[in-house]
Amino acid sequence: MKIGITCYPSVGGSGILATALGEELANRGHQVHFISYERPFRLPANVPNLHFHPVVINDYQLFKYPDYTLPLSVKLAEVSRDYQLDLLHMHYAVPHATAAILARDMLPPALQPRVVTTLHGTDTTLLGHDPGYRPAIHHALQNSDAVTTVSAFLQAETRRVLGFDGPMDVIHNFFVPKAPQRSRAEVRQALGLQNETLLFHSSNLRPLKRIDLLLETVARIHPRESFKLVILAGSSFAPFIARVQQLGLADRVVIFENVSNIEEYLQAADIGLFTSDTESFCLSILEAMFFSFASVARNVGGIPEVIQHNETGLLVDSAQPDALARAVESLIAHPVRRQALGQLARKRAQQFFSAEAIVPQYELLYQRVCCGEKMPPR
Ligand code: GMT
Repeated sequence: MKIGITCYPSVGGSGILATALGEELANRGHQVHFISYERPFRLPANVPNLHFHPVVINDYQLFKYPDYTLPLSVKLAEVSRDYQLDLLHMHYAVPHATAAILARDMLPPALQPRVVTTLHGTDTTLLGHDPGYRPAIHHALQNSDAVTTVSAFLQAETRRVLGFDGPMDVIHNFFVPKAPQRSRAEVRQALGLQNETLLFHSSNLRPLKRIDLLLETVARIHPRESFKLVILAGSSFAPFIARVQQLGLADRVVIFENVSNIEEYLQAADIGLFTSDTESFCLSILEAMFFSFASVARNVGGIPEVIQHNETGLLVDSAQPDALARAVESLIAHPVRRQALGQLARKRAQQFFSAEAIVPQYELLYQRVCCGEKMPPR
């Protein structure tokens, strides 16, 4: 098939997932066209069947705010027409799905691609509450040929928050680990580790990730010398440095910003720690599972669809730093149990959240929408 994909190209779970999906589809012989304002940061160059089309944004003086939606829709229409795309797969509703609907409407019927929209999280859980966005998101979903969500939690939230009652498929996220360049021992040595347990956190540091709670939690872990925390930050960590120092964590926390070789740190880590107030899925937990280590996370959103408490990780009901710290301490103190959880986590990841398990679900969906069948009501 000929597939157009639009996603946020910067560091972020939805862009990472969309990029991995495009790569997997190209490997399976589909022709894939990424259309965005920037090349997605994990998109490999020189791969057969994989193309990138930049959207040029003009900053006309007349406009107080530069517009992306219209140039994106024009580029989507152009690429659809020039390459005779079968479908456009939009990741994150705003403004991508809206732009795709407009692009489709600009084309004559014979050239109109199908539109598939995948909701990732805050397009429902945050923007869905905003009266300035809600009707546009609802309209985009209503006019998509198929809508998917990355968890059952997000599907239910989309019904509740947006009042969308059309068909929606749940297709969970997947991850394809790349081979690290350095060994676990080399990375641990470079991090200055002796016998400490290495805690791992990666996120874009947005307020809902609760970096304040992450730092409070690790500040309460005893004994202090038992761990180090590596944070892979998808944006500047500068706003949190003062807090790291106030909490006396300067020698316990190692920060890397905008890392592309995440696998090196994943293979060096022992326990994941995630403190978000909500997550529709939490791709970072899945990445940890593929590297055989268990995570401690809050029991929120779609996280229980990824981790099963006491089997493949630990879910904590409370948002209290002490409760989270006790859970982490229990894993630091019991390496055998920790490793057993990690092994089960990897098994679960491979079984349910691998490319082999997930990509065919998208391919089936594409076939369904391109054959013109209406989706059965669920
Ligand atoms: O919706 C967002 O907050 C952005 C998005 C992203 O681009 O990182 O994150 C969401 O999509 C990821 C990929 O599907 C999920 O793993 C994240 O859980 C989800 N974030 C939230 O729900 C807060």
